[in-house]
Amino acid sequence: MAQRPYIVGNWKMNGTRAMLSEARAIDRAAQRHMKVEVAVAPPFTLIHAVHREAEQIGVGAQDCHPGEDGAHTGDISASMLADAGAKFVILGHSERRTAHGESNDLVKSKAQAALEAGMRVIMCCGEDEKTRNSGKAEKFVLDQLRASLPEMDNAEERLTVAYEPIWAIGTGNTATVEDIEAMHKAIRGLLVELFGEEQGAEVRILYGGSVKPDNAREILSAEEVGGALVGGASLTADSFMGIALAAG
Ligand code: G2H
Repeated sequence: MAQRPYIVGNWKMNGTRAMLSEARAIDRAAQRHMKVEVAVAPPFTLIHAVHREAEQIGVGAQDCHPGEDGAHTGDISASMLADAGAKFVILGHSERRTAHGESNDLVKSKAQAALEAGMRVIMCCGEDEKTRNSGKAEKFVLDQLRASLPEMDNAEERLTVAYEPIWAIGTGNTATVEDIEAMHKAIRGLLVELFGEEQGAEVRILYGGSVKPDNAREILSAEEVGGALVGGASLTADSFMGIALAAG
């Protein structure tokens, strides 16, 4: 059975307690649009507070440490996030792969830790502009995903993939619908190979990269697009729910 469209706000390093009013507004609106699954990933400092406010929306994190506990100054484990109310964690985002030098191996071990802590994983992938222009984007993305995804049961419930071409993130550029469909179909093929016909076909593949209320309908109606990972446009309830409304 096809899953509901999934619209996830990645607040990145934005938000103080003043943002809780936006979270409440998102939650109220989500209660009126149950055809769409809505979630937000606030910074660590707001996860528990948003979790307490949220009746309908899912709350997640933007990173986790691969270890369980111990001497890791400044880090947060998956089980701590689950304890704070996080139900999922975004991993492998290009901003972490680039700014924090996260390798596929590290991303994979973080994903393992998140799954063990009972959380779902949103696994990001995407190529840079040079790779896109060289014609090797598809191979790059599939190799990256293959190396970043751990083995798991019930992948359709525990895994979401987000395709985010780096050249489209926060730039206002979006990939064409044809490019998105081609990449999402290639990712679908890999998911079926890794998790089998039934589960691989049900894992949602989100698109991310400058998704806004005015381009959301076109992107979300593309084949194999199961939702969106939204950065800048998720920071106000109006624009974020404008995207969610376009989804269903
Ligand atoms: C891509 C996306 C959300 P934005 O990073 O992960 O951000 O919508 O601002 O391009």
